[in-house]
Amino acid sequence: MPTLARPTCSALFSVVSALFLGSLTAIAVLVTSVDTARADPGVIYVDTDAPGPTHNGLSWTTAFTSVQDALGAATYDDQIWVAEGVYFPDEGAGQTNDDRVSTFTLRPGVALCGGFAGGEVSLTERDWTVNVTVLSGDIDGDDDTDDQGVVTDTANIKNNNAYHVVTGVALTETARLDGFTITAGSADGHPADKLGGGILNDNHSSPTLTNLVFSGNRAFSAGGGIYCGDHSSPTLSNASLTSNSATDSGGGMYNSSYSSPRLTNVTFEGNSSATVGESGAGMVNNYYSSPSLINVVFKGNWTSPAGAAAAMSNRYGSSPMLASVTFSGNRGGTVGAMENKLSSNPTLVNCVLWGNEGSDRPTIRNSGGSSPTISYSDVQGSGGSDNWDAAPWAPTAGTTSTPTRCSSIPSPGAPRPRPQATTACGPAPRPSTQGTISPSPSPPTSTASHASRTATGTAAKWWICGRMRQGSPSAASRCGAANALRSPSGQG
Ligand SMILES: [Ca+2]
Ligand SMILES: [Ca+2]
Ligand SMILES: [Ca+2]
Repeated sequence: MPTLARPTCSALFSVVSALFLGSLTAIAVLVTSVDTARADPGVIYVDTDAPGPTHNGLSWTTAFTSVQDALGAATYDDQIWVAEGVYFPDEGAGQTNDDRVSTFTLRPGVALCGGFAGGEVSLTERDWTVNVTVLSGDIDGDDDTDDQGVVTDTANIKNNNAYHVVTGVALTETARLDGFTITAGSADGHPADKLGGGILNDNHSSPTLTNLVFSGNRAFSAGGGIYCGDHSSPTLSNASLTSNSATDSGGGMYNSSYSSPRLTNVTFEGNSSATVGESGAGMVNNYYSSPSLINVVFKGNWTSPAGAAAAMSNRYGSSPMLASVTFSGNRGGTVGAMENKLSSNPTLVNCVLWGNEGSDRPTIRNSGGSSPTISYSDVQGSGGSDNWDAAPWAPTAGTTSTPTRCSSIPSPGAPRPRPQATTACGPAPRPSTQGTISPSPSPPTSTASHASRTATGTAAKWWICGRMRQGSPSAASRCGAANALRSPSGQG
């Protein structure tokens, strides 16, 4: 592994000497020092086709050609800048070619940043969406990929791939991954190696994950794209999880055992789960894992006919908080959008659940004492309130709301047009009669009302609210004694 010289007092002295004395000798020393020194903290450069011939990571010209070399050289507070191209974890000093356990291990205090053309002098110059920088698990180089080296369907993974493209263990937010496409991970090994094909976060690991695409990763057990286990709660923002799969559960993301990531601006699309049980082709939250989701879209996620919930499955006391989240076009074996089991009580605000499919419940299924709280939302099949075009989330004067991707939020005092669902959000919502209880064509025996619901198995009681006033602090406050308390059949 190349050894990087640290900037030294002599280098600094040489600068001063060169300026002050105009000494040719001092200038010569300075040039030598710049060639071998790196600022601390500093930038380490990686470019798969850097011209070299020296590859010491000190400049774009002399960049390392593997990400592993840069990770090996980095110390706390360093940034690694990676130029566009495809990088494999089995390449670099100390790696064994085609070794399936090879993985890009995130490090404390180190920012691994992709998306550079090569030549930039500041982080803000890069465009990660243009300069696609791929971390690929296709270590034996035989997968079918697109022209940028990205697997877009896990059926195109062939032979021996890395179990986990990226791994994080016992990390805080100081470990950062930013600006990459993560693809072709295949967690089909044993115990831990069947979890987290794209990234495995384990043992209290909560890195900062930003500007990322997870495409075409798979896991035999859980978490095709992302797995978070044992108190691992990363921050994930500006990301998409597309066409990842799990043979069991959590094709896109699986959070387990007190793992509660924070997601902002994330899309789950076309992820799948194959078998029975939890499914949760988009996301599974299991065993007291309660992530927060803001501006998140679940669309086109699917399970096999034997599977259960397509988009989200919450289990064992897992109660995520969802704000401005859309579920549309998801297709599950039995449940389309969301399943809540075993005392899982998610909170949904300003959400749209529309146009999903499931043989038992297309929208929401609750069991085992699970009771979602839903307000300012549009829930297909709820058959009830007219609050879908009421004020958005937290419409208190002087505050701002986070807009949903699927409906516009009017300015305070402005006329409030009924939002039209976009193509991405499925069919336009069905208007209901203002101020009255609208019976559903077929009573939604298990889906939640717009307003709130307390579910106790088949004997569920649910409140149907009339139009919610703009500025209502919560659905619960609107659903007072004046409103009807009805059973699912409307006979209550
Ligand atoms: Ca290049
Ligand atoms: Ca290889
Ligand atoms: Ca392969």
